[in-house]
Amino acid sequence: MTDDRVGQQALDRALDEQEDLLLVDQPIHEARSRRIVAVEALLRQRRQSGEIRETSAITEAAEQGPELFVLDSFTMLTAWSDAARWMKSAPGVRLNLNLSPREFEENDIVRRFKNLADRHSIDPTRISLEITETRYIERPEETVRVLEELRALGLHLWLDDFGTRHSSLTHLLHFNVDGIKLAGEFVTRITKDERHAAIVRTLLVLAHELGLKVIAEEVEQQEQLDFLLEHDCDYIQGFLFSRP
Ligand code: G
Ligand code: MN
Repeated sequence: MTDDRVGQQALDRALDEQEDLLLVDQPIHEARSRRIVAVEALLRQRRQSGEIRETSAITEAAEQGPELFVLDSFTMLTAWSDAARWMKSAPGVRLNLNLSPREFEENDIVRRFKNLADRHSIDPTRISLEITETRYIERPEETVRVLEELRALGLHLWLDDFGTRHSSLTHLLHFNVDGIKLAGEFVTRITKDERHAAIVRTLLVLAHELGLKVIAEEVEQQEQLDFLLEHDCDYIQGFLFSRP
């Protein structure tokens, strides 16, 4: 069976039995102080065996079709209501949510976020959206307009897995974002492969020259952290500091 087919079947099962989906939170730390500045809500699936699994196959299968909106709705409703509770005892900590750029093209996302913020009494400035360009942004003008409205609402915006898939340097000119996330794909080999190190160093310089912040993800080893600190990376996420 192809990977696509496996993903689609897992997606169908997950949507038939939504109780199998859950969210876990993974902290994002300030690199030097190790202070927790945010938590990212990550989708997981509980199998019948009780095992909790990653959902990348499911989200990739959903990315192309209408199921994406069902998964995103589940994540949004669950994450905002969870956050309404923990934010009270964690002043200053933000919630990071993953959002497909498709949401900007097809749904009234601004109104939905306004409603969620009102319903849960959450200050929108405590929410960050991580946008992964898993596909080509077909209507960049529309996306720019929606991103501006979300910023006006107070939300923070990040480009996730920057430099992979369809993310383009021109987006740093046109999309008014707070920062970029360095994909684990680059981070995991920074101390092993000079080409990966070169990309990470250069992206850090580029982001900082543009006044943007940088989060490095999948930081697992002290040597990786040392490298990132040496090159002034702002924030760190990964097993070295906290598991989801
Ligand atoms: O959406 P994003 O690309 O930020 O997703 C990150 C994924 O990587 C999550 O599914 C998370 O569970 C996983 N992850 C988080 N930290 C680490 C890490 O240190 N190492 C590895 N291998 N995976 C991680
Ligand atoms: Mn993310």
